Formats: sequence, structure tokens, C-alpha cells
Amino acid sequence: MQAYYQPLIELSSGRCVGAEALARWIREDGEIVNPNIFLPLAEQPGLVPAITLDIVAATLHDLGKLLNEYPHLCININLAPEDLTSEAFSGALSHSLAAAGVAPTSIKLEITERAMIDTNASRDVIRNFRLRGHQIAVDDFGTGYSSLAYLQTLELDTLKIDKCFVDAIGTEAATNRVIGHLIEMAKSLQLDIVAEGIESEHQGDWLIEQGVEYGQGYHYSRPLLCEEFQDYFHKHKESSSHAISEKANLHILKHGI
Ligand code: G
Ligand code: MN
Repeated sequence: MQAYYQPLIELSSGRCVGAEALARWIREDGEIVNPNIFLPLAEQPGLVPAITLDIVAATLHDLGKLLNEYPHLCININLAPEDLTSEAFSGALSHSLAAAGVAPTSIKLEITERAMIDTNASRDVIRNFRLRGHQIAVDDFGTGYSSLAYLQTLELDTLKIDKCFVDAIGTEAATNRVIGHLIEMAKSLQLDIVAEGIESEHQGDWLIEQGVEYGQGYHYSRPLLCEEFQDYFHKHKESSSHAISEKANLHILKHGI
């Protein structure tokens, strides 16, 4: 198992505010396999939480020092439905963090919208994670049919708008109109918004105009190995003066000084 880190960006400034840790299984022939393929194969009870804890351990090993040095930096860990129902998972997570000396506020937990609905106990599980100091993001938001009424009963921090809605920006697809509603939902719930899978400057600019603060995607960076991510972070930890001066130049070209 190999952990990759995809930078999370503050869209208006280009500043890197964190990363999403992504698990990849490297087969002997070198092929890279994504978790949506290998997690369903883990039928043995307890195997999925063990894989999630492996990624936590890799993150703490790779980035623990950086997280201590930059307390506002946050790494997102993807949880599977099995992690939410596992009795041992949240205790083991807290134990790993304590052993590595990393604050729970440095680790945000991503839970898919579907897993939140499927689990009756999800409200309590989420509250428990938040009491331990973690922030909670709803992953793949917009694909799980949850209502505003239901979401407002959960203690959440962030909604991650699924890539399929970002893909539709600037196209005639019906989902093109849906993303506006998703952004409004997030705003009325007073949650941070992260747009996933941004692949073009046009998509990024449109999202900024709609008031979306954060994003990730190939337009900014692919998932990176630990050293590559650290380099990326150090280059982008301050607002990018380059991005700002480019925008200022454009403004001068369009409107004069
Ligand atoms: O389920 P979740 O949304 O966490 O999955 C993120 C997945 O999307 C990762 O496997 C990551 O490699 C992939 N990904 C991230 N950014 C992009 C992008 O801009 N384009 C595409 N096609 N895939 C992306
Ligand atoms: Mn995710």
C-alpha cells in the first residue's frame, strides 16, 4: 500500500491548505489500483479499518513533523462505511495520533454522503469524532440524495462537491444547474466548500465567482508522493504572488489602471 497526497487549494490565492491522503495498491506488475477496486475485495471483518489505519500511519510517518510545524495544515483521511461501524476504529485512530504526537485537529475525516445515510448511528459516530477534535467532511456530496433537513442534524464542517458536478461547469449537461444548488445548500448550512476534480482554469474561475473557497484537482496537482507533496507545500504555502500579479495584469489589460 502506498499513500499519495493530493493538495487542497484555497482557490482565490492558490495557497495549499492541506491534502487528501489517497491509498493506492501497487501490484507486482507495477499497476496502480484504486481503493474503489480493492476495498470491496476486503471481505474479512476488520480488514477495511486496518487498511484505513495503515493510511493514517503512513500519513503520520510521512507528514507528522510538517503537521506539527504548521498547525493550520490539515490532512484529509477517507473513511469507509466499515470504519464507522467498527467498535475499535476511533480508539485506534486516537491512539495512533497520540503516539505520533499529532493533534486531532490536523486530521479531517471524509465520510461519503451515502455512508452517512446508510448508518443509523452515523450522527453519534460523527459527534464522537468531533468531540475527539477532528473535523468532518462530506465526500462525494451531491451523489447521495441527502436533504438539507437531514444534513443540518449532523455536526459537519465541510462539503466536498463531487467531481461529476465540476465536470459539468460550462457544458449543457443537466448537472450544470445542480452545482449552483449544492453551493447554496453548503452556504445555508454554513459549511466550507471544497470542489473536487477541477481540471481547468475556467472551472476554477467559475467556482471562485460562485464563492467556493477551496478545491482540488489535476489543474492544481495530481496526487503526489510524500517528498513531492512537501515540495509542493513549501512552494505554495503562502498566497501565490504570481497568481495575484497575473490577475492584476489581466485587470490592467481589460480596464486600465
Ligand atoms: O472518492 P474521492 O472523491 O475521495 O476520490 C478522489 C479520487 O479522484 C482520487 O482517486 C483521485 O486520484 C481522483 N482525482 C482527483 N482529482 C482529479 C481530477 O482532477 N481528475 C480526475 N479524473 N480524477 C481526479
Ligand atoms: Mn475523498
